[in-house]
Amino acid sequence: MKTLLIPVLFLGTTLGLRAEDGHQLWLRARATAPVTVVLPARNSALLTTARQELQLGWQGAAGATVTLSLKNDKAIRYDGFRLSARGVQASTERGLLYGVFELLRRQQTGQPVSAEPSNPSYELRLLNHWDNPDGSVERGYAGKSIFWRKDSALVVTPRDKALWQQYARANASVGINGAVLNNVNASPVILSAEYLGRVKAIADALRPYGVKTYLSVKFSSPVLLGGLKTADPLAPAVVKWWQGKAREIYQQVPDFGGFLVKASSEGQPGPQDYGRTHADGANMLADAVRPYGGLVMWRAFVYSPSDKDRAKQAYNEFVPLDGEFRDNVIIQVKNGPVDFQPREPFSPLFGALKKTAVMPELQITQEYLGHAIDLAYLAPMWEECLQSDTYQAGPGSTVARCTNGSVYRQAHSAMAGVSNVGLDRNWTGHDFAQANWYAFGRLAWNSVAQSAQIAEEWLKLTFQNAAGGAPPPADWNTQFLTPVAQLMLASREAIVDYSMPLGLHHIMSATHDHYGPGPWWAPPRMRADWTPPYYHQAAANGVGFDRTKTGSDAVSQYQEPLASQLNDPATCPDQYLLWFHHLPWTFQMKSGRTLWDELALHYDRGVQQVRQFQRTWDQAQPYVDAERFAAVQNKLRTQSGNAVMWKDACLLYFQQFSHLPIPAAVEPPMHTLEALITYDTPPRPPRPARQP
Ligand code: GCW
Repeated sequence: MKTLLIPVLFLGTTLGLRAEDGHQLWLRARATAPVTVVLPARNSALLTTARQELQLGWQGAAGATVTLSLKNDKAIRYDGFRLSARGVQASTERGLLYGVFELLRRQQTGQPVSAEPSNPSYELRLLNHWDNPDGSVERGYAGKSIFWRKDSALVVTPRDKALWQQYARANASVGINGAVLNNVNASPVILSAEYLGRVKAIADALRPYGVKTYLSVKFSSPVLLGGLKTADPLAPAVVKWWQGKAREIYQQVPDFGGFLVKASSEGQPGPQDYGRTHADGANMLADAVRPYGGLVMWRAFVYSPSDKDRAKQAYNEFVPLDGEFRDNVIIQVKNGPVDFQPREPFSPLFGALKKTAVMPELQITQEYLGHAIDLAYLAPMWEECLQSDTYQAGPGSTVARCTNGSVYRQAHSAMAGVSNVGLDRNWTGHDFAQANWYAFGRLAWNSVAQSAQIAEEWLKLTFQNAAGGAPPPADWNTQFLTPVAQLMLASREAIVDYSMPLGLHHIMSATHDHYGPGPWWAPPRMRADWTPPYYHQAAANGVGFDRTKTGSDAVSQYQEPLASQLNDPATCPDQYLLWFHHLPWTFQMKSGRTLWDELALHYDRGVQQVRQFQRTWDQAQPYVDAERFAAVQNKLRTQSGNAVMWKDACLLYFQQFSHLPIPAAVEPPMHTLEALITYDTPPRPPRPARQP
């Protein structure tokens, strides 16, 4: 039985054929002991998966018997489970599968089995793929889409199916139970009959691993695909069109999860085009999927060109609608009020919507954190957001508790992560970016999990048995695990330091797709709120965006005592200082230094840190396979150079306004501002000479 099952998974395709290309993620093939699995007596693909996994990964006593039992238990909620010496107990089949993965993870990382129930913090733990039907991936840095491709788009090959299955398996191993298969900038064709055929094939591949399928939809689909004259959510013909579409989808995919919608945002159509509200739009779609148990995730990432503060817009549009949404609608809110910057305060919508389910949206793909070039372990950033206290229902109303049902009653709870997966052999472009996929799942399962523990777990699973299952050398923990975990934990703060410290944000270049510095970037006639000078406001009198009560007053969207704390530069944490304040270059910081000196020291510290990462990684060489060692080493080298560019660009650019010297303790710039600007804004190629 075992040998029959193996070829469909990782072993047959990778082991022995390719060395260490990272394709196996944290699910590495290992030598296993025989195990007998006792399943509930029912026919189920999920249970078959659970048995397969035990047989593929069992590291316990040879010949042991593991029993998977389905039982209702008040202490277990959603797809939670309980482990025991006998096996796994859960109230759903998914719960059994997650319990099996947990059991194996404990064996593989040397942790004891505990009998405490393990319950997910969020009911729904979803990846959002910004994948387009032509195979491209918006903000994707790991190759083309694993779901869609341009050529022979709709032919499903055995290779497609195997890959989708591997993808679903990786998700299941960390408790991710849903995937939105296409970009929120949605193409209407995704809802055409031919595309729905492929959606069905994908759903069939994901289902045995407990991963539900969802789609992003374009609000104007009734016009663009259905030929109607309007997409007005209150028009009967539109309502009917969506009802018909929902029926068609559920015929193909009976357990379809629902729709994700980006509406009235960045040029996408939406209910406001027809004088209707977000609630009108979301509720109409929610009613269409309700008969089948479907959900609508409606994004709050809305802003329109305006001279006012972009950071305030989502709150202003959504808070007045609190309580008007159906209970199968969840408002999906990015962690920060602007846009996935290296550091933002939490979005003030968390906790402020009290009668509406709200879900956090995190970005796993590194749009503003160095693409797949820079090493950025993002769990500390997500932990920072999830543990932020909103004070909306008294102290302790953290973002996590305001969204997972602990503070407010809500019919559904969910968390989404914008995926970093593509066709690259190692799935995520950077070998360490796999850790972010992993960490997202672990945090969605347990919103108080610690990033340090997740990093250690991931490192053990991913690197410990590098030599095909051989035990690691005795000093592996001290020489590899500890220093590399430290590197991971410091990596996000290093990026903040060398790119946007002290609350600076959105000062990247748009020329290079949001990679690299661009504090100057402001082409003529460009929307102001798409340009860095709008955000940093650098001038002779200082730097930073004034969001205080006397500025844009964004600060008042936060609950007290936070609003007052943020409003006063003396009490505003340094890390958010220039987010909320416009301050003179000579402003005295808590450290006693001037703002200018402090800024310069942060930029320099970021650069020095990346150099330290290079050293740490070089020393780890004896403990890593050659292929992954070299790949990471190369990327760190590029990152190191780019960190210097960030530091030089920002310090030299801001110096034009501060007119202050770069402190002696800071490494002097190695680039000129002119060279950096020229690199960022290449001159247009000369027009071809006219034929005489
Ligand atoms: O961060 C911005 C990205 C867009 C993205 C948008 C969004 C999918 O630059 O590429 O579009 O956010 O989240 O909708």
